Amino acid sequence: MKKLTFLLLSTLLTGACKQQVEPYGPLPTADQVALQDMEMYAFLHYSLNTYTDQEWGFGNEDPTLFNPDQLDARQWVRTCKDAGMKGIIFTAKHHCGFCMWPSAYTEYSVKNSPWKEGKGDVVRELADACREYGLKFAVYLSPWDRNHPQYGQPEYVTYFRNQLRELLTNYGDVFEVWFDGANGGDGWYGGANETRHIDRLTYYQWSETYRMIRELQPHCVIWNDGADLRGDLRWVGTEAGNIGQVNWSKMNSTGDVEWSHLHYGVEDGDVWVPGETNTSIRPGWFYHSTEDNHVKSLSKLMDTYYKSVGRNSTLLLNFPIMPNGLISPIDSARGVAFSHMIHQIFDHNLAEGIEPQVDGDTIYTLQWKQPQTFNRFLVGEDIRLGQRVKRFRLEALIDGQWQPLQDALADWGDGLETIGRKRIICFPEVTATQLRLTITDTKAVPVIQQIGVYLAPALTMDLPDSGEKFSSLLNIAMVGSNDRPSRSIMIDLEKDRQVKGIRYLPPQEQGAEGIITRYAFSIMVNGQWQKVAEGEFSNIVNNPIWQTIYIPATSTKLLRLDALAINQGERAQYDDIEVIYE
Ligand code: FUL
Repeated sequence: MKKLTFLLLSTLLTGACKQQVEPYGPLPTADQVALQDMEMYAFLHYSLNTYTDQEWGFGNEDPTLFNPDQLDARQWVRTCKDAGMKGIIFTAKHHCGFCMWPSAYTEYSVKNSPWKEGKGDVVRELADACREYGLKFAVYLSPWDRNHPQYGQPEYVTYFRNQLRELLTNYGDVFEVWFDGANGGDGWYGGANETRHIDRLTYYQWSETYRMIRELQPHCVIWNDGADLRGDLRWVGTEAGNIGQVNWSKMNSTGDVEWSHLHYGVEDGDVWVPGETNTSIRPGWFYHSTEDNHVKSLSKLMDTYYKSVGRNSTLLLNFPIMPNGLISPIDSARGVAFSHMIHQIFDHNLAEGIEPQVDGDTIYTLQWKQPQTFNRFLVGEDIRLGQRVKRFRLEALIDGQWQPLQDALADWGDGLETIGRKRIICFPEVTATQLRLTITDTKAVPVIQQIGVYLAPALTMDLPDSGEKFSSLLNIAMVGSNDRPSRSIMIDLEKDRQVKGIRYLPPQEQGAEGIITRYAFSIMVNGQWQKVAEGEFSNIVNNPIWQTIYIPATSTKLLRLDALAINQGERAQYDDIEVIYE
């Protein structure tokens, strides 16, 4: 049995000496490692859509609509920084083609808007503010352009590259370029008003564009989901805010890209392409005042964090800009609460100062003198040597018995597959004297770089207007159901509480399956399930907002929400669940 000194983040924990460990498989570049180390960065969506209340502009929207009276890029950057974001990716041009900087190559830009009498440059203001506050700066440049008359012809590709060159040469360092894959077809196209199809793999001739990017911004990483050439980062196949519980940072360099490759990576892929989980703090990417009540809850944001950063991915979180030119105070307060919660949980590592025992490179045991209470486990590989661990087991010594711990957020099984740069496992609170990580399947000798053990506090806060408390699903035990696993959601509060109701947020994705349309709500009283409510969530499919079921206050520890009817699919799905109690 070997004993190693445990120095979090600075010393490899592996039993094997670092010098002896051979790299395995494809490896990240230094710029990919730097990007992954950022963990969280922001998207800002802002364009003419902000003024037309749309998500996609057609390309003929009037540039004079762009007239914010309070535009303050420094407010955006401060907000993002306070929300824990390390950089910002800005929609310099969205699909409508309107340029947020005075491009020399088109009249369809801020220079023909009344804002600052056409002398303004939003990209410049943001790049400067990022520098001032120490955040990194990046651009989103939509390849699809519904304004440009030559879209679909080779001339447009030259135009696109000219614009990219402007962005990569005039605004300082750019950490990432984001090339949206949407190529919807119809558009204004200089008045042609028609549908144009391009071959998204060949039309843009990405190899030439990549060459230009590497030359102009050698440290910039490329995000691209529509190219024949792999970028440095991949889309994760959904905008809902989660990557697969299995997540390899690898892809095949050639051949078709299937959805599963995006969501789970490719175990034996030959090129390093980590996943970047992009999602918005609101349902839409652009600002709509009607969504002011639908800003994601703190528990939903924490769920997103665990299912992105905690699953070996980065998180790209969008904040829309309002028509007045500011980020909404609602979004900003939520972002700050999110960052505080991450710090509150992860600033106190119960494993700090504990020397783990390492057996045969694969078993890591932490032992405390006094029993410790915790509900989060963090582990990370040194990805500079490749991604190696395929499967692991987690156990806690509770009252002298080793008990398995499972990932409470797993979509299937115990959820203990793949580690990568950072993996966080959430489970109901346990009190234990030892914790054991056993790597059961690995591609090469594991190189574990960090281990952490934490206690996340219950997310308890006041419900607006009512003074009632609620506890989020993420901080109470969630256990799979017994008899009808796919149609019941069971919640274990761990101790009796005076429960007054439950709130259900259905999946938010367009066309989502698993929306509960008819429900039964039961609670356990004296060892018996008692149905306390049954009914319909009216219009939930068209308007998937929070649904609240109130019951007379009853003391209980176990609750169950049964789906009596689902819009589509077999399994009941949720985006968030909260329990209301006194
Ligand atoms: C999508 C776009 O179509 C949306 O408008 C948004 O920009 C999102 C980040 O990517 O594909």
